[in-house]
Amino acid sequence: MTAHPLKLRSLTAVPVSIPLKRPVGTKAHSFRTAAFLLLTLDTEEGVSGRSYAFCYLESIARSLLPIVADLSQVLAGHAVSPVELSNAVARYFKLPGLYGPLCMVASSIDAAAWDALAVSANMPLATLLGATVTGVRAYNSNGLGLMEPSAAADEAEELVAGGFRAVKMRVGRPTFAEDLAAIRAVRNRLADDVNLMVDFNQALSFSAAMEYCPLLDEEGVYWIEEPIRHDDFTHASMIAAATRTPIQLGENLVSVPPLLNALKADATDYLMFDLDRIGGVSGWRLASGLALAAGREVSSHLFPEISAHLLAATPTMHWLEYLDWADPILEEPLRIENGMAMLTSKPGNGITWNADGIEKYRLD
Ligand code: SMN
Ligand code: MG
Repeated sequence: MTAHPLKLRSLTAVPVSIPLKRPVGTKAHSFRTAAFLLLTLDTEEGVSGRSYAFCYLESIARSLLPIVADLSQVLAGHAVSPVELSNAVARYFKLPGLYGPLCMVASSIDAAAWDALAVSANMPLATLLGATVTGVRAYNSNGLGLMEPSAAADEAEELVAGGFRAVKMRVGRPTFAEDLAAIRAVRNRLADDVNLMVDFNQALSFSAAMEYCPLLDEEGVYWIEEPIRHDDFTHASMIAAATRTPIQLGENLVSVPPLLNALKADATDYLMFDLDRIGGVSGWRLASGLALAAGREVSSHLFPEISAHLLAATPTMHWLEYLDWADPILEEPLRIENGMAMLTSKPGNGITWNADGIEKYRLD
């Protein structure tokens, strides 16, 4: 037996755009569809690995096709050993820089490589990563964009109907008074034991955040996410020190070194990792060690299917962000039972493509 029995044969990708059942308006952008790049890694041995990138814009999903085709040629014949494969991709992108859409592609390849490994080992990814957990606590993040207070309260009520014990709403309206009205309407509508997260998506200035975040201490909010520019760790630590409600940061951490800087600066109480920014499954594993060392609980950002496996293997596992956006292109969408994302015994990360769904929503 060789140490790395799988060899990469090709990478293929399909851009899709899937209408959201519940649009999500943020301060920066209003999402009516989810633009994904669906990535398949085929091996010489016939095993395939799958993952997807969330591309934010349809044009980004489309633009990545020639890049994947390029990498398919460059990486053909490479062992499907995620650490070496990720190093090879990082070397290839060294001069353009491993950020933004290139980071999405690199991380998706890593995630697909781990999927292929888990499939060939006949184990769920979580099992391969050493986890025994089968259910991961999830909050419902479908919808609750920047809506009017009564509409937000109605939607929040619908979101917990399936047994969820937590929901997240977006904030960052033109005035704080408008945000406060929406938060109060939602909080009043939810049972006391349902957690309410709020996400500013970097909408506030430092001075506004110093004023508004401490005021939210009185509003029954579970965490305050990204109040200011995501990379301003110095000011984030001042906001966290001035606010009793935990601050949540991390969806914009690109690879592990910025995480170390955020922790050194005491920028945040809680952490969340985004599979496509933190560096795929390999990057997440490294990051979760730092989070453990720093005593920070870890939640996920997007990609609930793969993140559920990763959180199961994360020592300081906290909350899974649940979104149903990819359901129409998956053969077996992630199952939620009583607010828990359920891992199954299916080998790999659980992703297999629904051909009809892809046909219906493909962009090219
Ligand atoms: C978010 C991410 C992606 C699209 C819309 C909103 C948000 C979150 O930052 O954390 O879910
Ligand atoms: Mg967010």
